[in-house]
Amino acid sequence: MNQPVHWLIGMLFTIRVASAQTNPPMRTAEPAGPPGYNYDETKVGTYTLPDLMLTAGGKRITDKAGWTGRRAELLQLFAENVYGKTPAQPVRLRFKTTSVEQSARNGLAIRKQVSIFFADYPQLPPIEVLLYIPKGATKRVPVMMGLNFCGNHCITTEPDIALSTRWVGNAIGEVSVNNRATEKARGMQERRWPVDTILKRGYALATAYYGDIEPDHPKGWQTGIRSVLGDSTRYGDNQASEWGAIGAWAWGMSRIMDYLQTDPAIDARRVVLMGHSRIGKAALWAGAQDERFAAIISNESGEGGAALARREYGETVERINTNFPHWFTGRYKTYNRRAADLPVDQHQLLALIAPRPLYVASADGDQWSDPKGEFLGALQAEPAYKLYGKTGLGTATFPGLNQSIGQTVRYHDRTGKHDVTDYDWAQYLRFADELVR
Ligand code: GTR
Repeated sequence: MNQPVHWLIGMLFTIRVASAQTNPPMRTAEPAGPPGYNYDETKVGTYTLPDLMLTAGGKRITDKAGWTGRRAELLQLFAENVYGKTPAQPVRLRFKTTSVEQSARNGLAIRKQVSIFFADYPQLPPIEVLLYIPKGATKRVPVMMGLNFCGNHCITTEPDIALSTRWVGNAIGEVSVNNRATEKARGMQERRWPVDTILKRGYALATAYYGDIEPDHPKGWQTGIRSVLGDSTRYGDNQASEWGAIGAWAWGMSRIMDYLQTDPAIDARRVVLMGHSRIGKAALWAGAQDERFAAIISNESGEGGAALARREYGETVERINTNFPHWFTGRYKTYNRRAADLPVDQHQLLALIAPRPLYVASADGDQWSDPKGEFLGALQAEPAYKLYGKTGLGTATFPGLNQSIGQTVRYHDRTGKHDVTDYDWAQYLRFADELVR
């Protein structure tokens, strides 16, 4: 099949949110194309990763006490150079349960919809949380939580979930028209959300549309949380460390956690935060900053997520900054074509999850996300786990396809394309059963 046809078919199955430019046609090995990405391993060359355990002042960290300071230093470096500084001021929230269905999904679930309003910013629309709780649970339940790409209506065919009214990217197939969802979008990403399987395993599922926090386009901040928090006059400023959209999505994940902590059915000490792709980048940043999340799952988060930036393989720093100018902080753009000068690399982000369980997953047909770079990121987080007497990945050998490896840090490279599949969920549920329950 030629590549344009392949691409078109891919488009029909995935919603594509708007970006300043389009992505390259394929997410797998192909000859050199437009600048700013690389599929040639020989071009990766040698690189030196910043030392996880060496502070800016040159002190070597050897114990947990020392790591506390180093951890704070790394968080600050990621804020200043990559994601931007998350505004620290507390925001007053108001939770409103808008519906409770006592017997959803053929009696498997109690289904709740909860709006998270921002009391001080009435002009902002709420984050609409869709929560499924296993029916008949006798005690508080652990949660799988993850933002979705296209509105709560697209993870399920249940007709009484209202269509999101927020901005969505225009996509092929009339699933959205004029940047608004249509009925055709209902259930379109159902396959990525095995709700019944999750419930039967004893987990609740909490999700919300990431566009409720900030619509994913360069001007999206104007109607999202960054319009009221942060210095919007400096969002386009390459000298500045103001937060970007990924920072905003991560912040929103913590606000959903704020809600979960108030729900009597939920065990908020066991919230597993999962994110795919750009939402995976945000999930890692949320998990690094907010230690209430019990475990983090990064599904093909790639550049700016689990993949080492210095490899400049697949998507590069330059490419992501060009395509998605609103995702990161301004200063990150100054590292275009000079990732080696970054004071951090992504293994250090993964280390900020320690000692909590972490799952990093790749797909072989998603070279854009650099499976090898994601594996190496996970591997190089090991010293942080060791400080807590834990084994992270515990092996430096890249696994065969469809093999889940590791201990407190796990990894797999499955067959297939950029996606979330049943295979992925089977690993995540086992990981959560073994390490979080
Ligand atoms: C891509 C982008 C990736 C990844 C992906 C997604 O086009 O280049 O970094 O975030 O979108 O979110 O699906």
